[in-house]
Amino acid sequence: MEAFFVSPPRVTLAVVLGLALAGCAGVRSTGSLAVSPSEATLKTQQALAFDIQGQPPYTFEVIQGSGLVSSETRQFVAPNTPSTSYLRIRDAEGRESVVVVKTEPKLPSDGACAALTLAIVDSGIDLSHPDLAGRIWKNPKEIPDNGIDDDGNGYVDDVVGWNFAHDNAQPNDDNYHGTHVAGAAAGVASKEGRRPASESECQEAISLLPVKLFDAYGVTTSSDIVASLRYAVDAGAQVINASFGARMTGTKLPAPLAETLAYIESAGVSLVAAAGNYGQDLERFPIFPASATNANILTVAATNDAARLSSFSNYGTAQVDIAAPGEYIESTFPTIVTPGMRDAGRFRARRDSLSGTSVSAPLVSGALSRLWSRHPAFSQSEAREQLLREAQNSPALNGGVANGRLLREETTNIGP
Ligand SMILES: [Ca+2]
Ligand SMILES: [Ca+2]
Repeated sequence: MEAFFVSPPRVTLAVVLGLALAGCAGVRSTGSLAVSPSEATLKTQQALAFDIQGQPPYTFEVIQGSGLVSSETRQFVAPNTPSTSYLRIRDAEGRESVVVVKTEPKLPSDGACAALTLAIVDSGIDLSHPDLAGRIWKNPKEIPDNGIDDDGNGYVDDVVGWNFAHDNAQPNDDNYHGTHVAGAAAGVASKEGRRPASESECQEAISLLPVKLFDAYGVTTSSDIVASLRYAVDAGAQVINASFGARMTGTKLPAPLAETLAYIESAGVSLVAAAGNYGQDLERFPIFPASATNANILTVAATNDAARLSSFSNYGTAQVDIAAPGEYIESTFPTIVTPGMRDAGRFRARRDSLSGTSVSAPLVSGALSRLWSRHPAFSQSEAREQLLREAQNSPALNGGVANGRLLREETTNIGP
């Protein structure tokens, strides 16, 4: 995200800069921008106004997202941070200087975090898990256990989500995958054998909506995929985590799936999709929904401890938007050994580690949800852009992930 401007009339520059910073923390607020060094004065009002006092004409380069970029070589020079942008100024003699523009994080006036619903469309969630129980979405319009669909959404007594695998109102996890994913999204995952770093800002404001799509053995149907995703949207989810995928036999999706993705996108909901674990190029071997081209999909690859692409992770710079840790990540597990755990030979209850892009995706969906909760006025695309802007550039991921983007570790909350 960058914009160039040459010897501007001031008013036009203001527009260009405002566009370049749209969605950036603070720009939408009426607060002021601090600038250093003191060669320029920046002010924000509703639109960003820009003025360089008493200076000759300059050329300007406003740089966002990938950091400070050399205008000659197009090479990345310095990391950008969520609150910092760089403005390169060149005077009439061609002398360059760089202005650092610091923006204040845009928080609600009381510093509160806006409530946000994050749907975990998976094998269910262990609703009794002590690390998750207080975080489960509640349907305010549904009276429990009266046999009546009080809110008229087509699902009777869906107080805490829905179980599409068994067509009932108990989306408990009889596998383990969904509970692990939920912990990663909720910010309570860690590196194997450790505890989470700390509680993240806005963590408590995120409600997890359990939408049970898979049965105990990971089986589902395409009609349940459609119904699950639509249920999540209709229930008010702003973010949907899809740590699942289906191989596509061609690039064209069956109409019901394509229409469902369009429905999610038109609702302004973000869909975070695991890239898949085949170690393949998504360009050549597309999967649903990771390879779909809807602009609201964030496709996530997995990295190892060395911040390199995991050997099992799918990749593709056109499809994969960001990478996140995905190896030996410890997270919540069902408190009682489930049929799916027995089937997989896993007997460690409450907490265990897994690897896969299924783990990477909820680290991203959780980070996105917390960011969006901090900036509730953001649109889906603004929240997405801000998340990608805050990502770091990892040269080792170039060629596999768009712009070599890696979710910053501090936003995953998985600790050192
Ligand atoms: Ca209902
Ligand atoms: Ca009811």
